[in-house]
Amino acid sequence: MDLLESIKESIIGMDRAKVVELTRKALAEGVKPEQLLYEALTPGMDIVGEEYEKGIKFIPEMLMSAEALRDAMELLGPILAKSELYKAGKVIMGTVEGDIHDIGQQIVSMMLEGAGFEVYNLGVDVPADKFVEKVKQEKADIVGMSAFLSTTGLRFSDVIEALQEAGIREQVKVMIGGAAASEKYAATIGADGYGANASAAVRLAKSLASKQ
Ligand code: B12
Repeated sequence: MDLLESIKESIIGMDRAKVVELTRKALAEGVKPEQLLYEALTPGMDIVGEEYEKGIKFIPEMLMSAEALRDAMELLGPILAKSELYKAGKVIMGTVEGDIHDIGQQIVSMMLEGAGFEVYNLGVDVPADKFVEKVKQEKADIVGMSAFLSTTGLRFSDVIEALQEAGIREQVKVMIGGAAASEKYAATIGADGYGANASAAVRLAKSLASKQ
């Protein structure tokens, strides 16, 4: 098996140590970081996402693969200019105000990074004005929000309104996720899309970024 294929298999196999070892080896042998990203790491993570959607893999396994991917990205980061590494677009992620659930949005953030997005994760309990401030500061393409409680699901609209008030709603796409979100709810509040899981979130972000 060639090196790129072995790295891909190690991502699928959740083998962090091996992913790091083989990524180092590949870089030492002169393999281009872009090639590592787009021919080994990302395709490996895509397969993990597909297996999760089919019920073959579960959340802890997806998390371990995502962490292996993140380790490899740390090795690639210093070599590649940010603009080369993150070509897909900029995403501001966060869990809305009053809500501290973050496991899902962490996975989404990692998968988005693996798919070439530059992700700024604001963490949990994020007020609307913080989202707006960061979108302005980074000139972001997409805002991704998570909410899990019936009560905090209402906060999605606050953020959308705050973006409108700041006059930047047209410049940024809004996607939502988490137990308080749904396709229907996204349409009701005027968000641009909903993702049921991390793979769906990546597909959605790619399609939204292409419309920017
Ligand atoms: C783990 C958990 C907790 C943990 C959170 C730990 C953490 N660091 O996140 C703790 C114990 C802290 C917790 C606390 C509470 N929880 Co809680 N919690 C859960 C639980 C069991 C799992 C959530 C989870 O992590 N799932 C695993 C991840 C991987 O999946 P996921 O989050 O769905 O994420 C995927 C997708 O949603 C999507 N996604 C996620 N974010 C985004 C964002 C975007 C933009 C996109 C596109 C996609 C996307 O992709 C992710 C990856 O595939 C849920 C039950 C449930 N079914 O959701 C209850 C649940 C959400 N909690 C609930 C409640 C009530 C609470 C508490 C109020 C309990 C209490 N009385 O204190 C507090 C609230 C605290 C607060 N203010 O937020 C209720 C909410 C009910 C409701 N309708 O309001 C639920 C539904 C449980 C239930 N059935 O009653 N909770």
